[in-house]
Amino acid sequence: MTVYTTACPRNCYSTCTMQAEVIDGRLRRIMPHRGNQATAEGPCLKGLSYVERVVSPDRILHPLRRQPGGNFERISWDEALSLIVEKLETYRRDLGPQSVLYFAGSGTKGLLNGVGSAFWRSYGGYTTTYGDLCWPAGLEATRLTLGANRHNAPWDLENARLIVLWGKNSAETNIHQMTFVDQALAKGARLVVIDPRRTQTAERAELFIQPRPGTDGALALAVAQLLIQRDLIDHNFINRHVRGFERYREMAAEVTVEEAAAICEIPVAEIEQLADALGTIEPATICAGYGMQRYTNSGQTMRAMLALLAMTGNLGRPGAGWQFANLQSAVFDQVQDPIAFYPPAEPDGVVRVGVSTARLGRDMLACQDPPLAMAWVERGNPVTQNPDTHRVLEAFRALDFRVVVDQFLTDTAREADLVLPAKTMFEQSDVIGAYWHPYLNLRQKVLDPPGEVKTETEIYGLLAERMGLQPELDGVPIPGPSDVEIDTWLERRLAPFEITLDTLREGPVLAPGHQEVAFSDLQFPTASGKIELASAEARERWQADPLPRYVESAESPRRDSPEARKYPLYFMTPNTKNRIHSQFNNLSLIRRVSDRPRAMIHPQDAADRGIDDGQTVRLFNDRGSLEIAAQYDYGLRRGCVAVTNGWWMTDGGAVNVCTMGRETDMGYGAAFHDNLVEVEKVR
Ligand SMILES: Nc1nc2c(c(=O)[nH]1)N[C@H]1C(S)=C(S)[C@@H](COP(=O)(O)OP(=O)(O)OC[C@H]3O[C@@H](n4cnc5c(=O)[nH]c(N)nc54)[C@H](O)[C@@H]3O)O[C@H]1N2
Ligand SMILES: Nc1nc2c(c(=O)[nH]1)N[C@H]1C(S)=C(S)[C@@H](COP(=O)(O)OP(=O)(O)OC[C@H]3O[C@@H](n4cnc5c(=O)[nH]c(N)nc54)[C@H](O)[C@@H]3O)O[C@H]1N2
Ligand SMILES: [Mo]
Repeated sequence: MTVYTTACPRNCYSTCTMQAEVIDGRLRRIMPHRGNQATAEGPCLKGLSYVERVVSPDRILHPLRRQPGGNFERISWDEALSLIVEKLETYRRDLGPQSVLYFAGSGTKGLLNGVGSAFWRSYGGYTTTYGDLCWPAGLEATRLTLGANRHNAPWDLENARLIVLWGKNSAETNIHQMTFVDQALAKGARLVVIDPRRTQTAERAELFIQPRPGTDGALALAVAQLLIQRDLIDHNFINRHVRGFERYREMAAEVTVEEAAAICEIPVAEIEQLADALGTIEPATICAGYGMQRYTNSGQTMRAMLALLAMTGNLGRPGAGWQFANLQSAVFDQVQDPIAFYPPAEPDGVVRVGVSTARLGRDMLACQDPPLAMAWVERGNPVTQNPDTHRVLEAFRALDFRVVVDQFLTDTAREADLVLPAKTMFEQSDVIGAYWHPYLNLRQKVLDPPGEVKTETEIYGLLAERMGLQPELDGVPIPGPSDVEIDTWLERRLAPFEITLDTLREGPVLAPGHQEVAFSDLQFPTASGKIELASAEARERWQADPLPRYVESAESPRRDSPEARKYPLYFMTPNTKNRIHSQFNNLSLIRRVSDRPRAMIHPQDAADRGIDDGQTVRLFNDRGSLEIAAQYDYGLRRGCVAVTNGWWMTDGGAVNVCTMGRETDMGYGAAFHDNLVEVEKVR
C-alpha cells in the first residue's frame, strides 16, 4: 500500500489537496490532506468518486473510429495516427493550417496542457477559440478596477464581520468556503446572500435578496447612492486610493432608489438593509460568484458591485475585500489579460485565427479564409457546454474530420470520426495552481494508464515524430512521455521559484510572493495606481461606458425584443454540487444522488400553465427545446425556470440547446444566462 499526495485538477474553486491510497496498482481510497489550509476537511463526493471513475466500465481504453453506420469500432494507434497525419497534411497543403480548429476546454488543469498549442504552432498555424465560457467578464471588471485578480486567503474570511455571497452558491460550488463562513458566523458575523434562487447557501443568510436576473448592477448603484446620502462612506480611503468617485457618485444618482427597486423587482427596504449593513459593519467581504457575470451587462455589473467596497474602505485589510478570483498561484501563466488570449498572431509569426468561444457554432460556420475542415477537441465537451448547442452541432457536422480526446463517450465524442482515449489525473504528473486558494500542487502520477490510454503529451509527440515537427513549449522541446522526462520538464518549470517536485510530493506549497491579505500595501496596479471607479480603459478596450452605468441585459423581458414578446421566463442554468459541469454524472456513485434532470419552477408559474409537480414539460424557445420533469421550487423567484447545466443530451437535459451564443460586455465571456424560454406541459 502506498499513499500519495495529489490534488484535484477540475475547474473548481476548491482544487483540493488529497491523498490517494494505492494498493496493488489500484486506487482504493481518496483521503483529506491536512497541508492545504483551505481544503483540509477533505474532498467532496466527486473527489471520493475518483475510485470509481478511473476504473469505470465506460472509460475509453483504445482509439475508436466511427463506422459508416455510426457505430464506433476499435482501431490500433498506428491506424489512428496514420489517419490523423494524412488528414493534417492534406488540409495544410490544400487549405492552409488554419483550416484546423484546436478546441481545448476546461476539463482538467495542468502545465502540460500547453503541449497542445505547442504542437499546433509547430503545425504552422491553426484556428482556435478566444474568450472563455467561465469568468472573463468578472476578471476584466476586477482588473480594470483593482488592477489585478487576487484576494485574501480563503481562511481570512473568518475575520469578516459582514459576508455578502453575491451570485455565488458556495454551499454547492465552493463547499470549503462554507467552513470559513461558519467560523465567521460563529464569531458573530452577518451573512447576506443575493441570488434569484433560494439556494442551499441562502439557507444560512440573515438577509436574502432575490433580484430579477441581470439587474445586480442597478442594485449596486442604489446601495452606493444610499451609502453616499447617509454618509456611510470612508472619505479618507476614497481620497487616497480611489479614482473617479465624483463621477461615479453623479452617475449613481441618475436612478433613484425607488426606481432601482422597481428594476430589480425587490422592496426598497431590502436595498436599505444592504446599504446599512455595508455602511455600518466592517470589515466586509463580498464573495462575488459567476451568476450575474453571465449576462451582456456583466462586466459593468461587477464593476458597480466592486465600487461598494472601494467606497467603504473594505480593501487591503483582513476580513475585507472582493473574492472573485485569486490568481496568486497562477505564477506560470502570462498576464491575466483577456486581450493576451485574443489569438490572431503569436510572437513567432505563426498565424492563429480566432473564433469566439461564446459564439462557437456560428463563428465556426462563418470561417471562410480558409473554411474549417477539421476540429481537434480535448478536455472539453462543447456540444453540451458551449452556448447554442444546435449551432455547435451544425458546425461540427459540416466539417470533414473530427478528433475528440476524452475519457468517456460524451455528446461531443459521439460526434467524432475518431475518439482517442484520455488519461485521468492519476496517470500523468503535472503541476497545478488554483483560483481560490494560493497553493501550488503536484497532481502525481500514481497509476499506469489502463488499456491503450496515452497522455496528450505522448499523442502529440507521436504525431510530431511522424510529421517531422519539433513542437516547443517555453523555448524547449515538449517532453517525451516517460515519467523521467515529464518530471525533468516539471522541475525545470519550478526551478525559477525554487520549488522542487520532492517538496510538492509532500504537500502543497504557497505560491511564491503571495499576499495573505491582498493589496495590503494599498498599491493597485491600475493605470492610475488607484482603484478606478471610472475607467478610460473600459472605453478603449471594450467600447464600454467608463462608468458602470446600468443597462438592461440583452434578452431582458423589459426590452422590446422578439424573444421578450414570445418568452416570459428567465432560463437559469446554474452549477450543481455533484457534478463539475458535464463530468461525474456518468458514475453510479453520483447517479445515486442525482438521477435525472429537472426543471425547477415556482408553483405559481407552474399552476398558471397547468403543470403538476413531477410532470413532464417542454421547455423551449426558438433555439431549441428539452422534455424534462418539472419540480416545484417554492424558493425560486417567480418568472424563472432553472435546470442545472452539465446534463448530457443522452440524459435529455443539455440546457444549451436553448441558450444563445452571445459575448459579455467585456472579456469575451459567454452571456449564457441572458436567455428567455417558455414551459408547457406535454400532453
Ligand atoms: N460542485 C461544483 N462546483 C463547481 C462547479 C461545478 O460545476 N460543480 N463549477 C466550477 C466553475 S467552472 C465555476 S465557474 C464556479 C461557479 O460557481 P458559482 O458562481 O457559485 O455558481 P453558478 O451556479 O455559476 O452561479 C451562482 C449563482 O448565481 C445565481 N445567479 C444567476 N443569475 C444571477 C443574477 O442575475 N444575479 C444574482 N445575484 N445571482 C444570479 C444562480 O442562481 C446561482 O445560484 O463553480 C466552480 N465549482
Ligand atoms: N448553460 C450553461 N452552460 C455552461 C455554464 C453555465 O453556467 N450555464 N457554465 C460554463 C462554465 S463556468 C464552464 S467552466 C464550462 C465547462 O465546460 P467544459 O470546459 O467543456 O468542461 P467539463 O464539462 O468539465 O469537461 C469537459 C471534458 O473534459 C474531459 N476531461 C477531463 N480530464 C481530461 C484530460 O485529462 N484529458 C482530456 N482530453 N479530457 C479530459 C471530461 O471527461 C469532459 O468530457 O461550461 C460552461 N457551460
Ligand atoms: Mo466555470
